[in-house]
Formats: sequence, structure tokens, C-alpha cells
Amino acid sequence: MPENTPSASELRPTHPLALAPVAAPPASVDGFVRRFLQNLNFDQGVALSTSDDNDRYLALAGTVRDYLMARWLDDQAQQSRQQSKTVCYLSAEYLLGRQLDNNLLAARLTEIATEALAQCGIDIDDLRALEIEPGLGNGGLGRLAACFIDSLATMSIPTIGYGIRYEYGIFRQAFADGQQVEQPDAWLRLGSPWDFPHPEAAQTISFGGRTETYDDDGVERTRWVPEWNVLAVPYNMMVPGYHNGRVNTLRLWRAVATNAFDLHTFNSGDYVASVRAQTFAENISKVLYPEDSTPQGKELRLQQQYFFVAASIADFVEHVLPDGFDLTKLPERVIFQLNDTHPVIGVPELMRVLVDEKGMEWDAAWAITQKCFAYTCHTLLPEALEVWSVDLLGRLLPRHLEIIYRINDAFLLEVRERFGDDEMLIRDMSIIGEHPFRSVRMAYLATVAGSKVNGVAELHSQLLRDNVLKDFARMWPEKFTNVTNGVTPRRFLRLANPELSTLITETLGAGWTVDLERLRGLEAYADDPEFRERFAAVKAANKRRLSRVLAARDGTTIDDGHLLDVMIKRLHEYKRQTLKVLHIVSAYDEIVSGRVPVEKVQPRTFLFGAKAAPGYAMAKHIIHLINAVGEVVNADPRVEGRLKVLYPSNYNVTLAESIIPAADLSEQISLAGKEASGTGNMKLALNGALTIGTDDGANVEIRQLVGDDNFFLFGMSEPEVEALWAEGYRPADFYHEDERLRRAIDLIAAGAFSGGDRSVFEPLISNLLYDDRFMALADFGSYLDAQERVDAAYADQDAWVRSAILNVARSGFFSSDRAMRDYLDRIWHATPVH
Ligand code: 26W
Repeated sequence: MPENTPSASELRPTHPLALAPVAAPPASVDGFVRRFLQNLNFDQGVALSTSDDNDRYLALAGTVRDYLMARWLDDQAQQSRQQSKTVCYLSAEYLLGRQLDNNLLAARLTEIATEALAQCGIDIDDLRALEIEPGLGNGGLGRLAACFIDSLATMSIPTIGYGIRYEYGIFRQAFADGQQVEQPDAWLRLGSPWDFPHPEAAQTISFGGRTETYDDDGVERTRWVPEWNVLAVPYNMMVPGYHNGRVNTLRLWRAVATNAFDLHTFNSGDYVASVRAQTFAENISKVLYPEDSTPQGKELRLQQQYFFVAASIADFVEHVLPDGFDLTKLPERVIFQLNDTHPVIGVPELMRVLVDEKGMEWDAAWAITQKCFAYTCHTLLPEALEVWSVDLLGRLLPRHLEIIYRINDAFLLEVRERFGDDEMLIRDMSIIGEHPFRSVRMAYLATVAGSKVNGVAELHSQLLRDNVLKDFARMWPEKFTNVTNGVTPRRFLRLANPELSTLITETLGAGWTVDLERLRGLEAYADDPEFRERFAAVKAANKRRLSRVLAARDGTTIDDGHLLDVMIKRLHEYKRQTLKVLHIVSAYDEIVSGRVPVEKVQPRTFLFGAKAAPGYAMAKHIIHLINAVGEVVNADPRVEGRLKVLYPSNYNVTLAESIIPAADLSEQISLAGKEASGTGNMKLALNGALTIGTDDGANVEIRQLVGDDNFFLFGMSEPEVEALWAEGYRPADFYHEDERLRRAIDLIAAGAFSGGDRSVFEPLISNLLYDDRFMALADFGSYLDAQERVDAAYADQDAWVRSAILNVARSGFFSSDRAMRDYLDRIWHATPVH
């Protein structure tokens, strides 16, 4: 460098504009138009007259971004200056839904933008419809993470959401002959206006290799000599709070090959091999695993988990904390919340950073680590608890495996001190399982390391303490707590249901959006005929709106006067979509066999939304059956106008936002003791659907709050389920004893929905009759009785609407704002920074 050229750090800005903080464009229609046109011209490179809708959508998104930018930059700068604690939410999934509407709402720009675009001759709804939602999650767990970061921003809590920027999110579902086919979700295809790459803040993440010990001034230390590495490039997304001017960050990592990767590892001079090597590295963030609940033990998935967690920890320690930060004070500045076991490899990673890299003593590092993590469990299914084979983990992360062994040794010593040399107990509690293969039990590691362990509904937390983690709960009762899930009222009421929102605001004022308990005020109107009428009119309008959405995408409709009965959730045996189908088949059979006069039947539209994991054969049979039943029922003139089955493909957040406000009946029919919480149940109740449900997950709390009169309870309780197992469950007994059940099953088995082919649904039928792990047959009778109560209740529209209003009024507890307050009080101990 020539002598007189100043280095970058010596250049100091002198221009006044360079010294001023970033300013948002003026919050006026003119200001918006100007900025929009600028973005169209300078970012998209088109004139208004030559732009297509996608250009316009991108320019609109860019404009909304510009308005939020000043606050975002400010909040990011503040993050390292402030002394307060940051919540680092570690989640492999964020099921965000569309961004445009939410960000317009948060920034109070909805009206301005609508008018500004109208003045440019553009209908904003046309652009809204173009946005492809980032489907970076499977279901409840991913959507919960999205609700939580929305609430944390709205409550001004310093938060960074950390995750993975999958190039392909959850697959697109299509149906061919009633069967699911999966298509790749290329959500980035048309550009991604909501995220900002920061290659300068990339982290190098290592894998493989070996460990070695060395002498460090008389102290023996260990270091990891990895074999290959990959760059983690952060992409930042804005997480605006609602009307509070705060913008938090969601930082999603993308895997990019390093040069070192092909030079060192595939050191060959073979160009083709080195490009192939790049592809190998970049595969890490290529695709979201579409499995929910059954972990596959796939190496790439462990790579994903370590990749994003290691990058996040390094990012926080190196970039967010100020230089020279005293790491013994780490617990005062951060809590890493583990969203299920997927990020648990972060525990040995933080130990490695503190001990191997920062030279800390083991015990000191462990004390810090235990304060910095907390663990949320989202399941009760034993097969859903992640384990990694020692083989695989040791090959991919040899140093981490050593650390896990050492954590386990110390832990088992503690167990012996507490409970004596009970070898059975030691084997049961060990972080290392021996059968069917040597493996690391990630839930146990999380429980040992975490400052707190929580379930996601009262019943779930109780069952964790009593069953899944009972020995740990005995050892550390104070570690265990509950935080019942919640959902964001901004997206799932204010945005999804604008007409009900207007009615509520006119009745109670606007405060409910951030203080959902205020909905209680609606109780006083449940008996007010005028309010009821308006409420009913909103529901009817929402049904018509949904009908238009379905007509446009599938050519199907919902008829006026139909009870809309919805079951929207991942397809899983424990959730019992089969029970729902048996009900439909039975209702159909009752009419066509003349046992019930058709004119006595309450018209109903059954609506399903569900994706099955691509490798889950039984779930795919169930999808096929739903579609097959729908095809027959919808074509049969004998039930026309009475029964209809709709199964729009590719259920996602966007479709949920149309379905939920229209629903009358919410199906929450899992076998008691299997659904950790559920969150769709909350969204539906909040939008005035009545629940038909078992005493499972958060249904228990919904029923307690809305009252037995406004909830259709059926089925065995969890203790009754246990008792039936203990006594020996024989599903065929129920088949023989219940005529309605027998007729429904026989109809399917006889090929009534498969063109006479008895083989098509044979696997499903024999599974029900001879296995039925989730006891659909045992609960069938009780379910049908409850459905009869539903029909009777719906016939009295006045009473039904009253119940629906009470459901809304009493659902305030299920705001994710409340859930965040509970996490803050019971687990995080962080405070707002305004
Ligand atoms: C492939 C491994 C795997 C295992 C479990 C992937 C994803 C999971 C998740 C834990 C599945 C999930 O979404 N669980 C749901 O979490 C919601 C939020 O707490 C709860 O409301 C649901 O009851 C629970 O099923």
C-alpha cells in the first residue's frame, strides 16, 4: 500500500449526512409513493409502466423494509452497548408465514401503503398474494418459535432468534389420485426481500478429524484438529414489534463452502472434485428435514444442528458481546433457549469454547454453561426423543463426544452420591444409552445441562415429571416447570380476522392486541342480541371469504348454512385423523343406508389440512383414505347439500390464516397423553370455533377456561388410557361391540371408497383392528356421541354463537405474550429494554 494512502480505519467521515443517524422515509402517502418508485427504479431496475407484479412486490417489500430500517440499526447497535440480558432462541425451525402484511401492521403502514399503491394504479392485494411464505418449519414447534419472537419484539425484550436459512423449506404438497406427492419448495426463486446477507460476519464451522492433548505451560489441554470446515453466513431478518418501534433480529445461517475446504480437504488440483466438495459443504443448509416427531439419525441432520448452533454461539460471543467481555459473567448477558433437543449439541460446544478456546477450568465452565441454557421439551412420544449414535457423533464431532462423556461421568457420580449404587438407575439415567446401540440421549443431556426444563402445557409438564424424565425430576424437582404455549394475536386474530378485530376494537377499544386478557370484556356481550348478530355475520363473511379462496385455488366451495368442521395439523397417527374419517364414513353410512333421514342431518363441511412426512407410510395411507372418502361423498347425490369433504393440498400458514377465522368446530382429538400442547387449538378457540376434543395437551386448559358448556369433551382421560393398556387393549373388541363402528370399518374394508378394491386400505384397516396404537376404536363411541351433541348445539344458533363469543372472550390466556412473560419470570429473568 502506498505510504500516503490512509487505511480504511483512518478514514473518518466528515460529510454531515454520514454522521447523521439513518432516517425513515416520511410516514405519509407521498413519502411512501416516492420511496416505492425509487425502489422500483433503482433496486428492481424497471419503470412503473414496464414493471410486472413481482417487481412491484419486491419494491413494496423494500419500501416497508426502509421504514423499519432506522429502528433496526438502532436496536442492533444497542444490543452490544446494553448491559441487559439477551434471549437467544435456538431453533432449527421458524415457520414464519408471509412477512409483508405483518410488517406493514407492525409499522402502522397498512393504510398508507394501500393508498400509496392505489395512487400508483396498483391493488395491494394483488401483490400480497405473490409472497411465497418462508416455510422453514414442519408444524407446531416451528410456528411456536415464530410466535415467540413476535411477542418478544412486541414486549421490547432484547432477543436474537437463531436458526437455519434452508434453501428449500417444507415441501409443497400436491395430490395425485388422492395420494400425496412432494415437490421442492423453492421459496427463494423470486428473490428474498426480507433478509440481508452478511458475509463479513461469517463464521467458520468445523467438522470431523481428531483431538489431541498438548502442554500449555504445565497444564494439559485438549484441542480439536478438525478435518473439514464450512462457512456459516448469517442472513438477518427483521422482527418488528407491534406498534412499539422495536425491531429485533432473526439470524438464519446459510452454509457456504470455504476455500480452505477444497484446498485442504480435497487437496488434489482436481477442479471437478473441488466443485463437488463445495456442493457437499453447501448441502448443510439445503433442505429442511420434513420429519416431525420421528428423528431419522441422519448425519446431515446432525451437521445442520451443529452448524447453526456453533455459528450462533460464536456469533454471540464474538460479535454481540463487547470486545474483552469477561466470560465468567456470561449468564448475566445471555440465555440460550433450546427449542426441543435439536440445538442441544450447543451444550458441549459452549464447553469446548470456554475450556479449549478460552482456557477456562472445567468446573468454572460447567457452572457457566448450566446457567446459560434452558430446555423446552415438545413431545411425549418416546420415539420422538432424539438420540445420536456414539459412532456418528464421534466421527463428526470427536471433541464434543469427549466432552459429553465427561459431563456424563460427573453427572453419574452425582447420581451415585444422591441415590447410592443403584446400577439400574444409573443405566436408566445415563446420558449414554446402550440399547439398541450406544447413543447419546439428547433430552437427558439437555436436562442435565439446563437451568430449567419445561413442558408446553400443564398436563404435558406433569407427564414429563411423572414419566419421561421422572428420575431427573426426583433429583432436581426445582428444575422442572411448565410454560403453556401461546400464539400471537397479531397474526392470528388482528391480521387473519380483520372483521372480528374491528368488531372487538369497536366494542372494547384497541388495547387487546397487546393485552389479550382484555377480551374478557366480551363476556358482557355474549347475551347481547345485537352483538351476537354482528359476531355471527363476521363468521359467515369469513366462511364466504374462505370459500372464495378455495374456489380460486381448487374450484371447491363451502355452502351457506354448513357447519364448518376443521382438522388442520400435521398428519400423524397420534393426532387421529383416522377417527375423524371414521366419523365421516359413519355419518355418510347413516344417510345412505336410510338409518337417518337426510333432512334431519345438520349440513357439514369437513375440512382437512395436513402434510405427512414423506417416509411415513401409514400417514400417507390416511391421506389417501381422506381423499377417497371425499371423492365418494362429494359425488353422491344422496348426501348432496348435507355432507362435504374438503382437503385442500399444501396446508401452510397462509392457508391457515384463511381457514381459522371461518371455522365453527375445532377438532383436537389426539389420544390423551400424546399431544404435548397443540397451538392450532388455541388459534381456533381465539377465533370463535368451539372445540371437540380429548383431555390432552392444552385442550385441558382451554376447557377449564372456556367452560364445559362451551367445549365438547370426549374420550378417555390419560389415566384411563394407561389403565386400558395395562388391562390389555384389543381393538377388535370395540369393532364387534359397536355397530356404527363396525359398519364404518366394513364399508372401507369392502372397497366402498376404492372402486371395490379391498386391498387399497387393507394395511390401514388391519392396523386399526389388530394394533391401533392410538386407540381410535376405543374412543370412537364417545366421539360419535360428542358429535351428536355438536349437531344439537349447532341447531340452536343463538346458543352456539353465545358459546363462540365466550370462547373468544376467554382465550386471552393463550397469547404468546403471556407465554413470554412466563418464560421471563420462571426461566430467563430478562427484562425489557426500551
Ligand atoms: C425429526 C425430529 C423432530 C422431532 C420432533 C422434529 C420435530 C419435532 C417437533 C418437536 C414436533 C413438533 O412440532 N411438536 C409440537 O410442538 C408444539 C409446540 O410446542 C406442540 O404444540 C405440539 O403438541 C407438538 O406436537
